[in-house]
Amino acid sequence: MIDSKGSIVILTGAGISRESGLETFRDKDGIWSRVSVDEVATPEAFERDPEKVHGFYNARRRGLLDPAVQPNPAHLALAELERRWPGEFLLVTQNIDDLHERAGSEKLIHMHGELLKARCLSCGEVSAWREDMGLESRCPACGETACLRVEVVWFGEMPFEMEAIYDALEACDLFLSIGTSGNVYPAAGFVQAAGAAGAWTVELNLEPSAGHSLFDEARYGPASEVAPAFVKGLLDAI
Ligand code: BV8
Repeated sequence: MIDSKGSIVILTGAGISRESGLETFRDKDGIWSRVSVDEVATPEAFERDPEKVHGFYNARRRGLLDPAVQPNPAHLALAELERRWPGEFLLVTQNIDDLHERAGSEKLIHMHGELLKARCLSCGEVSAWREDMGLESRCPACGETACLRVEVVWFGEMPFEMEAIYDALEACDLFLSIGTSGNVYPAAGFVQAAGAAGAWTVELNLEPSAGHSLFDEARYGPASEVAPAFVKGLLDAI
């Protein structure tokens, strides 16, 4: 399937963090079953009601900072693969949590941004941010208030580092998608870009995603089981 000089690109979604205790979006009890995207995850929503949007992300930030929320075996397996894989490696996550970093991943792109960062709309500075955010929050760089937003990509905004991601997809030999429903673009189209460039494409998920038929191979089950098993197979074959 891939020799040890090959390059690997991995895409993860909310499903990889589910067993760490974080909610997904489109499962039946997911985030979008309680609140609508248009109310909290678009630039227009922030313009219309910034405190509502701040409240939505403050609740998720507090949830992420709960000591009970820790990287699970799937996050740890990807960090081990990065450390031990002889070829090129890139992990692209749609997730805004920091569980991949906490598991040890370094070659990592947060294409939808990071919950624990704030961007100042006055001076442009991006700062680490771990407490609640509101109109009274002060930018650590310029001291202004009523100017901070969470550093995440809302619907209608361009995801981060897309050029680097497509460069990696077009050069990869193995594309692995883990824990994503394949509903959100452009991430949901990565499997096609990788496949068109000749990569072997694999989906690891709890159940078939919207794009399951686009993959060469699929294994279904909880990420904390299927991801470590798949990584073991790759590392045993080096
Ligand atoms: C953009 C960040 C353009 C903040 C998020 C075609 C092309 C391009 C764009 C579009 C297009 N069609 C439509 C669009 C617009 C839109 C879009 O895709 N809409 C969809 C809904 C149709 N896309 C955009 O707006 C994107 N921007 O295209 O910009 C542009 C061009 C020029 C100039 C400017 C702009 C921006 C998209 C990013 C939006 N931000 N979130 C936040 O997190 O609040 S998206 C949101 O969905 C999250 O980031 C999330 O990561 C992402 C994807 O969701 P998943 O991770 O897949 O989670 P989900 O719940 O859906 O699925 C979980 C899966 O896990 C399930 O399959 C489940 O079975 C599985 N699972 C559950 N438990 C487990 C498990 N698997 C394993 N183990 C388990 N235990």
